[in-house]
Amino acid sequence: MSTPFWGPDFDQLRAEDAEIADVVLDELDRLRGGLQLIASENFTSPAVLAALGSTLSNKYAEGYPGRRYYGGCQVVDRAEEIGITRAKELFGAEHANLQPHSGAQANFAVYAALLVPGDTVLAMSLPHGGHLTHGSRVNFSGKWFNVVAYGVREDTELIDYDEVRDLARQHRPKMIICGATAYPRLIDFAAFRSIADEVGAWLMVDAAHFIGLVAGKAIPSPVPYADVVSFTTHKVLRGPRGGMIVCREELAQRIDKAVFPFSQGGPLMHAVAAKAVALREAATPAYQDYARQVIVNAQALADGLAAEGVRPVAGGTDTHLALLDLRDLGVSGKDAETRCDAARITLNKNAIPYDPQPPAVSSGIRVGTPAVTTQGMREGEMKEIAALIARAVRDPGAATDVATTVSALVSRHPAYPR
Ligand code: DSN
Repeated sequence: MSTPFWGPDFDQLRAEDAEIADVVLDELDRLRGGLQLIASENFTSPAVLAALGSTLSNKYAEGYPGRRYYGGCQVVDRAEEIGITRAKELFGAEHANLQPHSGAQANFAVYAALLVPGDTVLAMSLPHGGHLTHGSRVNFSGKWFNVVAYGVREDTELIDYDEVRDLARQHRPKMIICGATAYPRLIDFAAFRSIADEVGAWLMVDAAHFIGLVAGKAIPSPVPYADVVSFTTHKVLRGPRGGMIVCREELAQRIDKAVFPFSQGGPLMHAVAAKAVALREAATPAYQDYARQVIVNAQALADGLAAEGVRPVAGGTDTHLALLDLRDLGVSGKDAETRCDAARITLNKNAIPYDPQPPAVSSGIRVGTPAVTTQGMREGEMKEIAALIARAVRDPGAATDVATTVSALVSRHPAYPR
């Protein structure tokens, strides 16, 4: 076996390309120097990064293991086979495809596998927490498909399953999508299955946000209920940036063909290998502890913010994220995001259900705990963070003070310890 001659080597990068080396190191400093509360981000392990930075990036491998359009794929085949086996075991799925380059690509492939343009789809509206690929007019899904949207009730801010059933009966969709980017509560997959069965629709679960919690057995799995589950691998799951699809065996060929050759060319074999590494990590008891703590932390953060007078949408969270309504503070989501950024707290503005503001302004922020939990923070730190967010949002003049406290906090729990 040959000795690896290359690994992620900042000195080598700096010697050859100082400009990009500076970008890489500055980004590492930014990650380490502040609080990362974007609900869809996390810190991958050094092992995942090593697979990503490997020579597997060089290999063209169009096709699937054992059925490639290029020679020399016998080694990378092993990475994909291992990854597929791990995904099937971890999620109890009959089939897995690790090739989607992203969550949007995974979703595109599901549409391509199950529908033809013009078909009707029932999905959660983006302003109520859905996703661009669930029917936004500026996305392929809204342009090429007839998408009917369901939302949350104004009084409870929870999915209205009666509305979903009524809309399904009225519009007879060919596919129903559940899954969201800003819905803090659990989704009732059994209810969606029963609605889909009643109208003869496929059930697609876009589990991108919460699949890591499923992997860690911290919340119920959609796999037994869905025809297809799509997701990203870089959120709570803590893998490389990318997508994945699991489905029932009878849909395996349709899904595989929709990914390649219909919508993608050569897979990113370094990313496929890194997904396999992340799946192995996610199958450990340590990861299960992590997934549980992510939720406990999100609940502590939401409670802490509520105690600071910031209202958690839907009354709190069962997952890794909380959505906060800032209207009582008289600050927009946009201004809150800017003020927090100045205090080294990274989070995003977010529309809240029935938001009177346009999306670029919005009345809310979304916070998530995947990254800070990876750093080893727990409920006590969440209380501190809630107070820091509230102070930064209320008082732009406090940014420097808050940033100093943030620096002290993250230095006790370093990301990528030296
Ligand atoms: N952009 C992701 C998020 O932040 O939720 C979803 O794709």
